[in-house]
Amino acid sequence: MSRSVLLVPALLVAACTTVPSPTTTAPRPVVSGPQIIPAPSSLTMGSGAPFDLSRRTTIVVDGNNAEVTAIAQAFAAIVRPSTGFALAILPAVADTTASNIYLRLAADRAALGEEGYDLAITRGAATLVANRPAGLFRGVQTLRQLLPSEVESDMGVARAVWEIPALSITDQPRYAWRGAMLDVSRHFFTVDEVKQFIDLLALYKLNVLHLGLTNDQGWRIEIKSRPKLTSVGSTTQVGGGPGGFYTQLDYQALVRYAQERYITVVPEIDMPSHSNAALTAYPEVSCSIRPTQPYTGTDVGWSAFCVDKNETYALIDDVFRELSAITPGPYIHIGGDEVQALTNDQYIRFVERVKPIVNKYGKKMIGWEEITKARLDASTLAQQWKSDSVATALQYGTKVIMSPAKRVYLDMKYTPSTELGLKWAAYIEVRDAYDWDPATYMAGVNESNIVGVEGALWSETVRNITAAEYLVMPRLPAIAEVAWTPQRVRDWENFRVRLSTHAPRWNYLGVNYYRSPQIPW
Ligand code: TNX
Repeated sequence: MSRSVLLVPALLVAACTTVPSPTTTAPRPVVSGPQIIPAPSSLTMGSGAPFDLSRRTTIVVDGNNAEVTAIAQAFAAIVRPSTGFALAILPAVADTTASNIYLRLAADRAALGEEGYDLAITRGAATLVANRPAGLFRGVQTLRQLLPSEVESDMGVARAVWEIPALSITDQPRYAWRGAMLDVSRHFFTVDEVKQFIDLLALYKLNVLHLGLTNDQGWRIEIKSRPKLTSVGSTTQVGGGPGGFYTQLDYQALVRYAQERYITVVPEIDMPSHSNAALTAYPEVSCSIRPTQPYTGTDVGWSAFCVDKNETYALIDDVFRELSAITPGPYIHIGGDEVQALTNDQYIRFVERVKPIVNKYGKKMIGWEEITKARLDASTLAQQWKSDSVATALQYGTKVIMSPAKRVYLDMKYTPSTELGLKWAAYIEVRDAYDWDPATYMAGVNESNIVGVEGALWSETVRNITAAEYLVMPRLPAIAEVAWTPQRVRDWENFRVRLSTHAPRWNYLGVNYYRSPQIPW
């Protein structure tokens, strides 16, 4: 016998009791049942005995597939330090009387798509089935969130039982593109910091890391044929700090780390504006006769590549050739935003000359919404951020990434009194980031035009990963649910209570976060 729950708030917020909270007298709602973020598309509670993770548990990799084994290892690496259990990974079960975990790729489950999965939890087995490895990886994040928060601890935890209630889940994402952008130009982030950022994406089933690698303040990626881009262009940042850059090996290590979590890295080289660092390194791509200086301020739109010089396209060709060779993902982002130093005609000419260079190296082009002034095509993605101008590109079959600044700009302040961040677009509390529907946000752009949703962390005020976490958490899980969970399943009241139960996980993980008064922590 099982009880069907379509994550309807009234059912999930089942036991709404009042527990005194240490800091406020407001009632603290309690959710019983699974606290998964993003909420799965369908979940049915079972009535049998719970799964009991124990020292006798085996992780069974069906078919002995190497990629699935790697996913099992990643799961075991999370669970072993806290539980102290060995969690052997084997092709067949060792102890049939234990609660065992089964990971299986099933070619006949095509309906689950690239990232969907089925998870069935009973006393004897936690069985995860997917059509593709990425689906198993996403399902493992669900399994992880179903275990007690202490599972995130990297020291041994004295807990008598590690149970998961009987249930079954069938889950797949609403959107194929669920991203977060990190601007490593305004302030530089080390490889280890970016890995910490990727870890948060993985926990919440995001699948795109958009890296803003260049801007006026710094060029952050080694281009071997153009050494001055980094030797000259990387040496500062906003406020005048030392800056920095990734060698191609560093970048490839980041790409691999993301790949292991089924996350695609999308590199952005911002042009024709936001290009002062490149102009300083190679003055021949500037129209100015005066030498360009390194820039440590925060104004935008004033710099530009010289759009009618061949030298400009020779440099761009070198950059995209090398970047394409170290980027396995299908996309290169050309920026294209906030150009004040060029006429409309110059801008359009530039974009239409750069696009074939991107395509020549086997990549598809993405640009911020301004690129829709140019003639595009169905392979191109336009990233909406401030207006409804992307609607004009739908005629070419161009698809849209939704990043409305008022909802998902992670660099906006939460409130007038919170630390860090800008405020030009809006104050964005957790509810603002959560409570909107991408399909109805913009007139003329509907569900079929949208590939997905991406939050953006511009780093003018963000100096390190601790600051980044403060702005990202807990808005990133909110955006992850916007992008993953069907609209009919989403509900703010339910989300905010679920979100509150994730704070102990962040504490174990050492992740900083904003204690929003909207969340019943
Ligand atoms: C606008 S959004 C920008 C960035 C800034 C950001 C600050 C966009 C495409 N461009 O250059 O960093 O605002 O919020």
